[in-house]
Order: sequence, then structure tokens, then C-alpha cells
Amino acid sequence: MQKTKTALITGITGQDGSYLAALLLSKGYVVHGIKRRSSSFNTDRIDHLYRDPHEEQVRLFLHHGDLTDGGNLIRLLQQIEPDEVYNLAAQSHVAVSFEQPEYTADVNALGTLRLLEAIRALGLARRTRFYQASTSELYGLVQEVPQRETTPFYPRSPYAVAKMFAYWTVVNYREAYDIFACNGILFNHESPVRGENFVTRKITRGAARIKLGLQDCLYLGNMDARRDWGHARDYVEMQWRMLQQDRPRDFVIATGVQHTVRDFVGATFRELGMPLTWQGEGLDEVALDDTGRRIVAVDPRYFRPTEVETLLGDPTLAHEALGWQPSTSFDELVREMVASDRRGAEREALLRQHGLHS
Ligand code: NDP
Ligand code: GDR
Repeated sequence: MQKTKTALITGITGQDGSYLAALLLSKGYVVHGIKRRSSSFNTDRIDHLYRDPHEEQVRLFLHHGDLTDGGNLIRLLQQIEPDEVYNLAAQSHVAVSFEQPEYTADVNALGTLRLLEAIRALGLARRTRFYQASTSELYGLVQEVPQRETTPFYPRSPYAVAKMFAYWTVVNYREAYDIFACNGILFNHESPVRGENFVTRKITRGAARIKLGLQDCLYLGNMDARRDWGHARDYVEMQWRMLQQDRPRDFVIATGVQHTVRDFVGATFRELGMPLTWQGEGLDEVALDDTGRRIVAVDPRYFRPTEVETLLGDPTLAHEALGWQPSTSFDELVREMVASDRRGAEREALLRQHGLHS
């Protein structure tokens, strides 16, 4: 009989953490997750997976912790002795990293080091496999199109610089201590539970609220930015597959298809039955609905000091070695996110109608 595997997920309360936890539970894993203490509940995305610890056969356990707290991480690893660690926790917002560069480095760079050092110090190097949430932001000012595992890095934000430290720490611990550690260089991936201040979710949520009369206008930054967008559900499957290989390697995960932010806006409003007319350019660019009302505009507050203008991945290696095949197209992704945010906006409108919305 196969032994039950135990996984530890940092960042389990985030977008990827919630999809990965569901995936691992469906595969029979015992899943431990680290959640941060906060003054209000922050487990919305995993509440549907959670069982009261007093019930029988519980396989999901949550622990308070933080990547900035080395002692806490050592204790948790010592107690859990996981077969697999998925390090998804991060200050993951690129624009915010310009406002909080030191904190971002502490979590994203040193946090990864703390985990790997704990694995080494506790003698878990032979037992515990390690997945690092690396990112296409490493390519930043792109040196090659499309970007693959061998493309040189040129990070363009405190977020990406910190992730680059983490990337090389993973490579170094793999080579120095023989830890089975992999970098997944994942391109942007989205879903209905994407954080509301990442551009895709901001667009689908804002557009749905405009459709329902809850908001007048959607303000965005750089609409020329190009991204390779996929679905988080597909991407977490690859995180798991990377740790099931015979030997540890780093992989690009991407769809190989690129769109602008403007394309995403257009596709979203089309899905809502609201075709747009674009006018003006630069700071004056706006989109009008069919009554001539301005519903999308540029606000320079969302510009970044240094921007990543274009990202397009080449997932050939993952296709060959991991069987990677994205199952969700751009249009399907937009449709799923719009449907979910439309339901949310309809709920909000109904509550407002009955004077129940706070
Ligand atoms: P989210 O922002 O949705 O989730 C981040 C998670 O990290 C949350 O659970 C958050 O907790 C937790 N976290 C933040 N700071 C700390 C800390 N100091 N200690 C412990 N936990 C912390 O990100 P995603 O799920 O989208 O991304 C997962 C990982 O993948 C991140 O590392 C991200 O940088 C990386 N990545 C993401 C891509 C994407 O397109 N989504 C692409 C490439 C890489 P809380 O819920 O309390 O805020
Ligand atoms: P990104 O995602 O920075 O690629 O990082 P985000 O959705 O924040 O931005 C994508 C592009 O859209 C432009 N943009 C805006 N972005 C936001 N957030 N808000 C706006 O109003 C807006 N208008 C235009 C941005 O300038 C950018 O060019 C995400 C995160 O998940 C990282 O953690 C991850 O590593 C990378 O994807 C891969």
C-alpha cells in the first residue's frame, strides 16, 4: 500500500494555495498550511476545504506562522516533517513592492532562505522536497522572446529582485546539500479567486459592478502591458508534477499566448454584452459604452516606477517533461472570471436594494 504523503503549503490562504490544497487533498495527501494571524478572518478561499478538527479523518491542518519568523518555521517543519513543501507565501504584488521593498525582501527572499535552512538544519534534506514559487517577473526587461529556462534575468522591481535571490538560493541549496528543490517559473495565472487588486480581477470585478450600476468607471494604469495569462487551476497541477520527477529541475510554465491589458478589458466587457469604443491615447485614452458614457480611463497612480512591458513564455520543456498542456484558453478564463464577479455584483446589488449592504 502506498504511504500517505504529507505536504506543507506556505501561502495556503492565497489564490494558488487554495487550488493546490484542493488538488493535494483530492490526491489523498495530509495537508498542513501556514496562515498569518490577522485581525479579521483571512481563510475565505479555503473555508470550503476546512473541517472541524474534532471530526474524524481530518486531513487539512492550519498553523499560525509567518515567513519572517524563522523560529516558527523551524518548529513547524520539525513537527510536521513534510514530504513536500510548497513555498507559495509572498508579498506578491509588484506595485506594492515599490512601497514596501524591505518587507518584500524579508518575506520573498529571506523567507525562502529560512525555509531551506530549516530543512537543512533539521536533517530533512533527504526527506523533504521543495517547490519555490518563482516568477516570469525575473525576466523583467526581456532579453529574449519568448522567455524560456535559459533566458537571462533582468528584474525590474523589489518584488522581482527578491524573487531572484530566492531563485538562486533554491539552486544553491540543491547543488550544495542535495535537496530536491525546484523553481517553477510561472507566468501570470488568474482565476475567480485572484486578489482583487491584480489587473485581471480588478477588470472583471470592476466591469461587473459597472454593468450592475454599482460603479461608474474603471481606472487602470498601463494598458499596453502584455502578459501571458493562464488559469491557476492548471498551474498548481504543474507545481505538484515538478516534485514528482526523478530529479529536481526548474521549469517555465506558460501558455505561449500573449494579450495586452486593453485586450483583457475588451474581452471582459464583450462577455458582459457591452461593446466598447476606444478613444484618445496615452493618459487621455478612454473607453465608452454604447451610450457614449466613459467607463474605462487611465489613472497614472497605477503606473510603476519601472514597468515590465511584455512577457511571453515558452513552455516546451514543461510540455516534454511534465506533459504540460494548458486546459483553459484566454476566452474561457475571462468567461469564468466574469461569471463569478457578475454573481458577486448581483448579490451586492440585491443587498443594496434591500438596505442590507454595509
Ligand atoms: P496571493 O497573493 O494570492 O497569496 C500569497 C499568500 O502568501 C497568501 O496566503 C498570503 O497570506 C501569504 N503571505 C504573504 N505574506 C506572508 C508572510 N509574511 N508570511 C506568511 N504568509 C504570507 O499570491 P498567489 O497565490 O497568486 O501566488 C502564489 C505565489 O506564486 C506567490 O509567491 C507569488 O509571488 C508567486 N507567483 C504568482 C503568480 C501569479 O500569477 N499568481 C505567477 C508567478 C509567481 P494572506 O492571505 O494572509 O495575505
Ligand atoms: P504582475 O500582475 O505585476 O504581472 O504580477 P498585475 O496584474 O498586478 O499587473 C499586470 C500588468 O497590468 C498592468 N496594469 C495594472 N496592474 C494593476 N495591478 N492594477 C492596475 O490598475 C493596472 N493597470 C495596468 C501592470 O502595470 C502590469 O504591467 C503578477 C503577480 O501575481 C506576481 O506575484 C507574479 O509573480 C507575476 O504576476 C507573474
